[in-house]
Amino acid sequence: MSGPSLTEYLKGHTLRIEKELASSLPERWDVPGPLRESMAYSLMAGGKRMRPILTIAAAEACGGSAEAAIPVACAVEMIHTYSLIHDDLPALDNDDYRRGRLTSHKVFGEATAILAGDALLTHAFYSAARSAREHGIAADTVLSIIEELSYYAGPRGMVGGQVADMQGEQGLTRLEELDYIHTHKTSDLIVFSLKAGGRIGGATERQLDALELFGTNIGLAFQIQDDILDIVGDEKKLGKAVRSDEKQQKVTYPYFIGLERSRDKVASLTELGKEAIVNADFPQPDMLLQLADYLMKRDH
Ligand code: GRG
Repeated sequence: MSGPSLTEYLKGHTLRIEKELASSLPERWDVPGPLRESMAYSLMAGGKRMRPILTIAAAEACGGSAEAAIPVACAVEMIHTYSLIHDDLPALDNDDYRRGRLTSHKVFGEATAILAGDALLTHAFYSAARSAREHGIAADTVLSIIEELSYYAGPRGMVGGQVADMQGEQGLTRLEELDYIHTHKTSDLIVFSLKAGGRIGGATERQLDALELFGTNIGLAFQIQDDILDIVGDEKKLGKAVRSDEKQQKVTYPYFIGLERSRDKVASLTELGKEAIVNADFPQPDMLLQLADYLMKRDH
């Protein structure tokens, strides 16, 4: 019997994740109204749900169940959402729109948006630890997951990458500096998503290493693809010959090596990532491999 197609898989798991995210929010009577409302506003605003899907796919690749992986998958999405809320703030990117709607600070004001981000960050740890207990996940597995979540989302991970990005605004001159930023700002949370799923699914050390390598490579590919889409999207809107000054000056892979070589780089990183998975004897690697191709070919 063949499994679901990628489209069915994405649709099914997205619905399941959204349902779980909605029910993982604190009860209405438990927290002040504006806090719950602002947490829900951003958490339930759609998005690709790519990180939680990778967590589930990694657990399944090891022979584990989606059911056991879903709570940690949701915790990753909470961390991701907090980072987007804070990234949009006036002190950082000062964006008015995210996922097609007004940003949190535009709707709730800056102070509540900061606190909504803080609340999602801490609620992620609560949800992960609590549900792991409910699913009977071994204490040392939970400890490793919490340790890695702090590591990959914290100063040596995503937050460090964000600060390096801000420093880079003064002028990046080398591609290695850009790699550092992308690795931490983008890949680290993807690596966490995969390793956490792997741990829940019972991955061996070799499989965890493969998931790390896969995540680092597809994370970088994902970010380069994002930068390509940023330019191509603008070109579609503005006409081929015209490109906004801001996008032209943004120091990205296309800025350093051009669009065509950036596309090649996305393809070669994706292949490298897939190779790591193919060589690590996963019982069910197919969906992970298909997801890598899907992310590389995405147009939004
Ligand atoms: C403020 C602590 C802090 C960190 C900010 C994640 C981040 C770091 C900033 C967001 C801006 C950005 C371009 C980050 C790079 C990673 C990335 C491409 C995020 C967008 O992720 P998607 O495409 O978003 O998965 P959706 O909306 O689909 O969930």
